Amino acid sequence: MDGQGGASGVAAQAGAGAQGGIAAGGGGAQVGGAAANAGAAGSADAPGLALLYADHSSADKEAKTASRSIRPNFLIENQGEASVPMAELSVRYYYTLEAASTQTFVCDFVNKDAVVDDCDRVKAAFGSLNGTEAKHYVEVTFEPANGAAWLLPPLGGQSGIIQVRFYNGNFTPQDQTNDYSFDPTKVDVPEPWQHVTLYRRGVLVSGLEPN
Ligand SMILES: [Ca+2]
Repeated sequence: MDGQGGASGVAAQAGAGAQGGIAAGGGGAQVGGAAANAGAAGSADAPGLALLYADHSSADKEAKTASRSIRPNFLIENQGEASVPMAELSVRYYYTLEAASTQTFVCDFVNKDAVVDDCDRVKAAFGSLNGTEAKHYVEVTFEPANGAAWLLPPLGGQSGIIQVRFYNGNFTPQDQTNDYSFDPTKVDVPEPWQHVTLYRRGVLVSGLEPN
């Protein structure tokens, strides 16, 4: 199938006992920088960047309270007047595990004609929070191959659909209804949603972090 990337997985322990920070099996260096600055929200140095989200649970016939995979679709749009390298951006999806578990991330699909055209270069790491609205998050980052720019064009340029999923190591069911970023009313086609966040060089530029 065109655009079908391989599994670019990281498996990480997202235990309930972890204190903040990121526990990850891969891509940790880049993501760590984003986490360190993520609290300094506000002065967006790239006004016009927007993160769109959809729930892709339609790929599985299973109850939202017993989901083996969490399946967000993302799309990033650049309404600014300058191109933006995807490598400077990161996306967070927030949720709460029902029990500590090893987790695995997979990029399932990107469009090979889009800016983000290689699932193997879509990376992620898992982290945990001490908040009341979410205890865990997955942070997605973009590492284009040498020679590939992955530049978001100005004035409405889009990344293309980024279809990912993550699951517990043993596929234990997850209740998505208590997950901060989950919105089953946004089906498959990405649209604006404040409960997912976008960062540029670690600074929040779109969305609202959970409390
Ligand atoms: Ca949950």
